[in-house]
This record gives sequence, structure tokens and C-alpha cells, in this order.
Amino acid sequence: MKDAAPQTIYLKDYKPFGWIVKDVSLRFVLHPTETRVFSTITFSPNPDPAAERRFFLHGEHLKLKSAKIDGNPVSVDITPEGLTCDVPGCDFTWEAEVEIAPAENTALEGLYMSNGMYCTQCEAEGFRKITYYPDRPDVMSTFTVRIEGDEPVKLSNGNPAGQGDGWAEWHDPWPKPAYLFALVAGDLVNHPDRFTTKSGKDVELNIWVRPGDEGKCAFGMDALKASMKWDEDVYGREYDLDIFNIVAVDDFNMGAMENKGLNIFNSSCVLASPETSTDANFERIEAIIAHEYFHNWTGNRITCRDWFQLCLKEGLTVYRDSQFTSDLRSAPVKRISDVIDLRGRQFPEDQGPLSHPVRPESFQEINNFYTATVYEKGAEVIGMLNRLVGDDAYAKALDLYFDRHDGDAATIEDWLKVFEDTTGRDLTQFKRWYSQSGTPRLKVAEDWADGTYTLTFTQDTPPTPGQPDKAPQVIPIAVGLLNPNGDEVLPTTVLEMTEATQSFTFDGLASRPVASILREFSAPVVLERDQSPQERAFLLAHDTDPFCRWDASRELARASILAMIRDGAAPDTAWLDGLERVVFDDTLDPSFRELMLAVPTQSELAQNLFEMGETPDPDAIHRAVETLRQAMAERWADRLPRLAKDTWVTASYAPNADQSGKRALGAAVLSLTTRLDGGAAAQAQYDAADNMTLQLSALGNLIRAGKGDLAVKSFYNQWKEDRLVMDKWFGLQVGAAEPDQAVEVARALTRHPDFDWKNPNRFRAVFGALAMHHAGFHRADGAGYALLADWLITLDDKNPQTTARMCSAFQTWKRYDAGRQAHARAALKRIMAKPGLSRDTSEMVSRILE
Ligand code: 0A1
Ligand code: ZN
Repeated sequence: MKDAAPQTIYLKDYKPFGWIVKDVSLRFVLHPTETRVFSTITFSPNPDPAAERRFFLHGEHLKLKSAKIDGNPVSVDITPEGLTCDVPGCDFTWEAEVEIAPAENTALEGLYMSNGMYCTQCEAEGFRKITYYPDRPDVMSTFTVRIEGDEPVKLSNGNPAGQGDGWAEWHDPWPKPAYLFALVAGDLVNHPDRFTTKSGKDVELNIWVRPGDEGKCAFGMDALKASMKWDEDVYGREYDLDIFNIVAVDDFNMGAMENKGLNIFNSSCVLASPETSTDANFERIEAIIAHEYFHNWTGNRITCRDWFQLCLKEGLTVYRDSQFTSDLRSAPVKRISDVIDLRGRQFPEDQGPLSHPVRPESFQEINNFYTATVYEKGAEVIGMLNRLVGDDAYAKALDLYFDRHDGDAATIEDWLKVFEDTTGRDLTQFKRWYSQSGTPRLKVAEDWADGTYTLTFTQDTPPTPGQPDKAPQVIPIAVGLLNPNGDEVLPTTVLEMTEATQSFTFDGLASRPVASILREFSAPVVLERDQSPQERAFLLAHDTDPFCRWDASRELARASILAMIRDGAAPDTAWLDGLERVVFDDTLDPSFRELMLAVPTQSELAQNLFEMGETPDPDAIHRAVETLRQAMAERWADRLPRLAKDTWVTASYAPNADQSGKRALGAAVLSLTTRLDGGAAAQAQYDAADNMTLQLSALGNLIRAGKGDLAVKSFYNQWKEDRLVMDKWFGLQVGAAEPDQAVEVARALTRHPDFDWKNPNRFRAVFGALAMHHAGFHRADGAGYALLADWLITLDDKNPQTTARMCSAFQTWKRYDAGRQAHARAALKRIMAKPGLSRDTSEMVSRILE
């Protein structure tokens, strides 16, 4: 069935719903193609004079069998979006019976089937595909759910309320919006555990998986218990039901979902074992389990008034999960990794056609706004707030937020008000971080005279779609000063910039200092600093702030690569000297050293060139990076074997920070060594590997060395039964291909019998890897664009949400030369011209094309 015609929804039009939902009772009679959903909902008129008076229930793709009010059949007007009918002016009970077909639901929104198992995804607007309901987050209610079916395991939100032959009942006492509803039924096995909360409440914990996956749950369970404890210790938040269930499903559009008491996870984000998961997988799983668990307070107990407020729960929850990872692992490494991610994903979004504010003001399809801007920039905004008010005030403001808004569907205004009330600050200007899109550019000029050092900053945010002019924002700039010996003469100090141009002076200095600016990346801005290579090298050697130290090296790397591209310069040996001292310093954390070894991504370099008014040539960028890596390998040839030895972990495998840091540095060393030995060390590592981290890095290097054929086959034979490992196999072959081969490799993989394109993980494995392969995707003849467009056109019929998300691969198309632009435009237009294109994809493509 075709989606409803696109309509733009505006934040300014918000009105409360005209009725309060007092209670919801649902009965599901499960069947793959004829599931019956019986709903009984009690409504009471909303006394709020601002509320809208039309009784409208959302409902899409539903077969209505019967509708009654207070026991009497009613006649209803049905549209593709829902229904209206006449209702009494007092409290009443609505009863409906609808039929749905979960087995035919390939969009994976609402109730669907994955490998024979029933499961749901209701955020953002999926509940309306289950039954008629006011499907908006400000309508909250208690739910009682009865599930009838032969499936041995039947789960829903809240606490168990009884079960018998062929049925199970659940009751959720916490009022919640429909987007947090969940149901799971199937042949599942559990990995059980228990947790005692700080007030002594005993909670049953389960991770539910398909039989055969039981051995991959222990790590996730430990992460869950660690999250529960951390939220008590750090935020004072306790769990509030008798049971907490997590379910792993193979077909899922996103990472995971925080449904009340019944989190549903993409199996790739919960299942883990040393043999099948990499260290990076383990760390990600730990963070996602924490993220979903933390939503229990930031998202569920306090939810969002409307979808424009999405960052209220997502920005805060990302901020909380990054604090958790920093506490459990290394804070500087987490910060640097987050900045890499922000610059790699959010900056291109904020600086391109998809740019939107952290709190958008309009949308056609809300699913298109689960973005790096809402999530990651949303978290950065909270980090700035924390830095500006300090840790004590932040903690007090959060306590007030939980006290004041528990049970509410809140707004960004409510959120900022608790900070204003706690600190007495006026946050009017700060609020621009929520309403202005685009990445501010922060220029800095320095002056030194008569013992006074002055830093003058100028901020400017370029125009973004719908926002030609920007006002100055509040920018916390963390600064430290070093004297020429490398000693810190001013420890980290936060300068609060509020003007378009503003100066800050530092007196009483014996000599001209070297400033370390934007420590810990204290604001999501682009710092434009005209700094000599000598000064950067000085910061690389002496800065006490690990982020600035890393960034100094990154800037030197960038300058060196750009000079190589522009005038065929040789790699900058002064920078390599400085880098060498860090990389081979075994008193430093191996993860930090590994981050130092990585150079800017090719996409980032393309963006740099574009911003400098030049047209990036993906092949030239690729060649320069290759030349640089080769120079590093040759330069350090004598020292690499020793580093490989030092980073080799002899203890039995554990995915902790210590071991994974060593393996990450070891993998970076292997990639350099492979350039010298033609793959001998990689083959040895492949043959000996007893964990996926080592096996996969060895395989990647063998492929890059042109020696991968046998290993690719043996890896397939070893792991062909494991879907998650096979996703890695698909993705790696594309990612490790030569630029002129990536498209062909991807195309060949789409013909592989295991290319199940309807599974979002498998689709993303191939096409996510292609989109990330900068020189491969942006091939001059447009073959990368054409192949992706073909497949997006195919997928859109089945799964609009994943199709629309993957369209963002095209968001940087205007950076490139006229030939590439013409190919990209043609590909986008071809997608746009597809008859019956979904609302999701049509919104994305038209924004990208604009
Ligand atoms: N709220 C989840 C992410 C999520 C969002 C949308 C989904 O379907 C459209 C699914 C999951 C989270 O932040 O983890
Ligand atoms: Zn979230």
C-alpha cells in the first residue's frame, strides 16, 4: 500500500491531544498473516483549553474489524493516516478489533516477524501500524497486554501478570507513550541473572536469544549490570520494575530500542563472543546496552512532548553513555574517538544539504531525524552546558530535572529551565545551540605585548538550509598555556565566548606562552588557527591535554597530506619525528598511540580541500594517503617488529580497555608491516588467530596485500552459519578493495547466495562499506553512485527507513568535480523518479538535491 501524501509538520503548530488516555488494554491473537489486535482504551476529555478538539486516532495499514464506544458500534471515517468519529463529551471506552499481517511487514516498523519470531518497533510512529491510537509521545498511559499464541515465550512491557497454556499477560504500571510499547513472541532461550537495586529491590534480568546464541550473552549481561549500578552511583537513578528483558533480533533497522522493561536489540548490538566479535564490537555493545538502559530515566520516565524534542532524550542519553564509557575505560581515548566520530559523521551533515538544528522545527518523516546532529551534537550541547555550569551544578540541575519532570512529556524549554533555576544563569543565548544549524567556525588570533598575552576569537556560522543568518552562540573554550619549556603555566580554564568577536587576556607571564586551545574539544566547532608547524609539533610533544596533543598531530598530518596532494611534496619528516616519539613511547596508553597513528579520513581531507575552495580528487587523496602510510612503514621498518611483540597479548582474551588497546595498536602495526612483507605477518596472524579481532585484522591486511583469496574462502567456510560474522565478511571485502575494484566487489557480493538484501545488517554491510570507501564510491565514472542508486530503488519498496538512511551517502556530492556531480545528480534523480517512492526516501533525496 502506498504511504500517505507527504505533509510537513511544524513545531510551532503543537497542540495537546484533546483527550487523556487513562488506561490501555490490548489482546493479541498472533498469526503470521492474520494477527488480531483487540484494544480497549479509556479516554477522558482533556481540560487544557489549548488542546485540539478533533478525535483522531492514528492508524496505518490496518484492517478494522469492529469499533465500539461504550459497547455500542460506531461509524468511523477512515483515511490512510487514521480515523475520526463522533465521541461523547465525557469519559468513554473505545474498543476496536483490527487485523494485521506481521509476516508481510518488511518495513520492520510496527509488529513484524524476524526469523519466525514476532517482534515490534514502535519508535517513532510504528504503534499506529498495530492498532488505532493517539500515537504521539505526549499521550501516556498504563498498559495491560495479553498475548495468545503457540510461541513458547511471550513478552511485553512491565511486569508479568499471569500466564497459562497459550497465553501470557503483562502489566506496565508506568504510564508511557505508545512508542515505548513492545511485544516479542517466539522460540527463545534466556540468559538469566539478577540485580539488587540500591534500595534492596530484587530485579530479574534476562537476555532472550534464538537457541544456539546462548553462549553470546554473558558480556551483554555484565554490561547491563554495570549500567544499572553506574546509573545509581552517578545519577542516583534506580530501576523501577521487577524484571528487565532484552531480546536480540536479526532484522532491525537501527541499533536497539529502549521499550519500557523490554529492550529490543539488533542482534549485532548485543550478541558477543571472543571468537565472533571484535574488541570494537564489545565496546559498542557495552555502550549500547548502557544507552538503552539509561533511557529508562532519560526517555521513559521523562519522555518527549513531541518528536521535535527528540534530542531531549537522545542527546542526554548519548551524553550519559559516553560518561559511562569514559568511566569504565579511558576518558581521553573515548573523547578522541567521539570527536573522530563527530567530525566524520556530524560535521558533514551539518555542513551539507541535510543540515538541521539539534531541535528541528519541521519534518516530513520523523524517522529521517534520528541523526548524528540530534544524537551526537545533542550530546555535545549537554557537554557544553555541563562545562559552563560545572559538575556540582550539573548534578543539582539533573536532580531537579528528575524531581520536577518525572512522569512528564517534556521540552527543551523545561530542560533549560532546570539549569536556569539551579544556577541563576540566563540561558537564552545558549538555547541557540538548539535552534541554529551549522558548525560554527572559530578563528583565533594571538597577541603578545608587555607581558600580556591576548587571544581574540571570532565566530561565524555559515548559512545552512533555511537559515541564511546566524547570531553568535555561547562557546565554552577550554584553554591552557604552556611556557617555552613545555611546562603548563595556566591549567585548563574555560573562556566563555558570547560575542561575535571577543578577546581574553592573560597577564603576569614571564614569556610568550604557547596556547592549547579547545581542550577536550570543549565545543563542536571548527577551530581555524594559523599556527606554525613548529608550534604544532611543540603541542604534540608537550601538551598535557591528550585531545589537543592528538589534534596537533592530526593537523600536522593534514597539512602534510594536503601538501603531498597539491605539490607532490614528500611526507613531513618533522611531524613524523614527533609522532614517532609518541607512538613508540611505551609509557603511554596503547589505545592513545593507536589513535595518534591514524591519519585524517579521506572524506575529511576532501572536505578540507572543498572548504579551501579546491575541488577534491578522491584518487589523488587516496594516493597521497597510501604514499604516506608506505613512508611510515619504511621509516619505522626496524622498530615495528618490536612494537608488534610488545603489543601481543599473551593472557587469555578479555575485551577490556587494556587488552583491546594493545590489539588496536598491534593491528595498526600489522597494517604497516604488511606493506613491507607482502602479507607474511598477516598470514601468520590469520593462521594463529583465536579471536575475531586478530582474525579480522589479519584478513583485511591479506586482502589489501592482494593475498586474500584463500583466507576469504576459508573464513567463509568457517563462519557461513553465523550471520553477524558473515556481515563482517561482506563488509570487509568491499572496504579493503582497491578504489577501482570496490564497486565490482560490491556488485559481485550482491550476487552471492548469502546476500539477503532484505536484512538491514546485510544490506548495510555491503553498501555501508561501499559508501565509506571514499575513492571507491566516488569513482569518476559514477559507477559507485549508480550501483547504490539501483539498490536503494530496489530496497525502498520493502524498507523505506533503511533506504532513506542510506541516502545520506550522497550528502557530500557537491564537493566534487562537475563530472562526478553530474553522475550523482543523475543517480539521485533516478531514485526520485521511482514510482511510489516512500515518504522517507523522497524527503531525503529532495533535501540532498536542493
Ligand atoms: N531510540 C533508539 C533508537 C531508535 C530510533 C528509531 C527506531 O526506529 C525508527 C529504532 C530505534 C535509541 O536511541 O537507541
Ligand atoms: Zn537513544
